[in-house]
Amino acid sequence: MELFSVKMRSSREEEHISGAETIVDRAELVEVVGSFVKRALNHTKGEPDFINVKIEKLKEKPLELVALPVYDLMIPIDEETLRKLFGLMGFPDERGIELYREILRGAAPGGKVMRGAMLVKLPFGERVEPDRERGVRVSTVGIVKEAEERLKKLAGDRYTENLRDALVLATKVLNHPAVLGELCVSDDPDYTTGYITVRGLGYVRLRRMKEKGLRKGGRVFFLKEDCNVEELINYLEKKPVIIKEVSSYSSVVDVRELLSSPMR
Ligand code: WAQ
Ligand code: MG
Repeated sequence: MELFSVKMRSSREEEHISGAETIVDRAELVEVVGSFVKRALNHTKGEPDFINVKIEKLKEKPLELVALPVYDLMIPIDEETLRKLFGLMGFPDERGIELYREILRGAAPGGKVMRGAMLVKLPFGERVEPDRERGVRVSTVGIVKEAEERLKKLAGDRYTENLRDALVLATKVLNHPAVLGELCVSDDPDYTTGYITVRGLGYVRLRRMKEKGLRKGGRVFFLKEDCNVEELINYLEKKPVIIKEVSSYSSVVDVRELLSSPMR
């Protein structure tokens, strides 16, 4: 197999609109590029005047991972629920809520949206990413077709492309042993579903994380105290990872079901 990394980003008047990436076999290359261009042209944030597509042959065999189990928490999220989830992660809940609010305000200087993720480290959760405007960008990830089809089937009418992309990214992130979990709020104005991942549990979809119409969002990666940040960033940016399988999709109506999950 000849594998290629495909990356797309689009913008208008220098302002970022959307991005997407995957890893595909040579045979799928043309189809995927077409679908990325289509995606760029149909984004809710508006019509781009610039679309960049980059195709690169992989020099290294990708790490093959099974996607995190997905839990769909069917209740509108509130701070109390979030606090409990930070508790599960082993991260101070007070600081966790503060970071969630920072995402909603825009965590880059001047209240702008960061392009990548914040990194915060135990014991206090201070920010340690080298650049507060760019943050850290996870890259070189993909999912095989069969796994994508399986996810579509499992999630049914709750499947979205955002879910697929986020699950792929989050699986790569949490696979690193120094990561405790992640919090994500989309910056798409109409996409109010976010998620939290927790080591030993999985990927929890969180409904109504922000007001509809808000053009803010962001990500936080929560790190153990002994994390080597430079090594982590190198893994997140460069290591090719491909999702070969999805595990499960369960609906949850009460956060207590998660607190007593058999995975824990
Ligand atoms: N690496 C790190 N951070 C990123 C990346 C990346 N590759 N891409 C985006 N971010 C950061 C950046 O701050 C964005 O503002 C923020 O994350 C949100 O990105 O189960 O659509 O692409 O349905 O808007 C979650 C799906 C969708 C939940 C998340 O994120 C579900 C989404 P967006
Ligand atoms: Mg977005």
